[in-house]
Amino acid sequence: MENPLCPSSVLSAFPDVFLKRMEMDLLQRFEAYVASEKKIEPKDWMPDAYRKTLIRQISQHAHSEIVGMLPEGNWISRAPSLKRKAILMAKVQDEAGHGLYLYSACETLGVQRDDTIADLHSGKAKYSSIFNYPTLTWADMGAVGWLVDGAAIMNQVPLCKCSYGPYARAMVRVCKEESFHQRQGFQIMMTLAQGTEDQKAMAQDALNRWWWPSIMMFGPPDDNSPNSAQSMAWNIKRFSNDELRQKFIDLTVPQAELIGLTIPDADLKWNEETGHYEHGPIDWAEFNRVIAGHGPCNKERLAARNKAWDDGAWVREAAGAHAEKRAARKAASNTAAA
Ligand code: BYC
Repeated sequence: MENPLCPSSVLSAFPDVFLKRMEMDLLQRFEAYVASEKKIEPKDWMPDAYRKTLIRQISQHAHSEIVGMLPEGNWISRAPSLKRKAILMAKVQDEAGHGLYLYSACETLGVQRDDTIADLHSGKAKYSSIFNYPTLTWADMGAVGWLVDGAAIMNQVPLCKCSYGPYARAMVRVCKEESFHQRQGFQIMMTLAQGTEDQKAMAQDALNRWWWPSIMMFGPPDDNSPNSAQSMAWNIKRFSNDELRQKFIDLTVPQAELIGLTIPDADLKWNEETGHYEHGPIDWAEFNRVIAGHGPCNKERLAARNKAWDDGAWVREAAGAHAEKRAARKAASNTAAA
């Protein structure tokens, strides 16, 4: 993508050696600026690779929010009470809002929202692995809120300090809402865990199925994470995948104990010396299968998104026609006033 502040028509007027030197200078100034914890804004100069990494991460993040509405939306009509239904509906709407802030933040980097969405629909773009698992019982709504939103907060709070201004600012509001989501999920789990034997078993079964996929959400281990080193050097990522995964485990295990549920990891143990929990091996083959499109629900999720897009064509058309009409009316009244 062409850098808007240095179009190629301008650059071609300079000799190569001079351009290389100029680019090196800009890069050094950019790196010093980022290292001093200042925010990069859309019109600032940035290396192409920084722009590409942000477009990749922010668009995938936006897709995750939108695809993430599907497994929970599935339970709105089956929530056990009017109160639970209203809460779940509000949460799913929040996720739509998160997707919209993130698509907007992504557009500030010079991409078109429709192109980004087309990449999701064609299967070219990734979205979080976690949303390729099915939500089988009401307890899954508790487990998703508690674990999935809990993992999301752990990952996203540091992103509020990310070096790209529009992404960092979008994350502030997202994190406030995620924190409500996490609590409502934990509260569902707590209620079930204090209920009948069947309800407690349902909560334990949901924890058993969501635990490992949730800790995979943080991404591959650090020694197999190709993007981490550069993203950390640019202050996009502030903690590594393994560091965040460990923080999540340390925080969540005592919460499970508090409500009398058991983390499904026979190797899990507290290490007094390190002050952290040690966990058993993660099935990275499963993670790789899921992100390659072969998880339990990948096909279903993409089909649902494509259908929603096609079914919504008339809404986009009507909104476009309405906007054109308003613009024409405004232009006519400006001409009349002049
Ligand atoms: N799933 O080098 P790495 C939510 C990919 S939504 C799928 O470590 P990076 C919610 C990765 O993209 C929360 N793919 O990458 C919504 C890369 O492939 P590409 C979503 C994954 O970017 C509704 C490759 O593996 N949160 O909370 O440095 C309801 C190598 O990885 C995953 C975000 O999106 C995965 N789990 O680090 C409820 C947070 N992990 O792109 C809740 C923003 C890795 O090179 N994103 N990959 O083809 C990030 O913080 C980072 O992108 C990641 C990965 C930590 C996820």
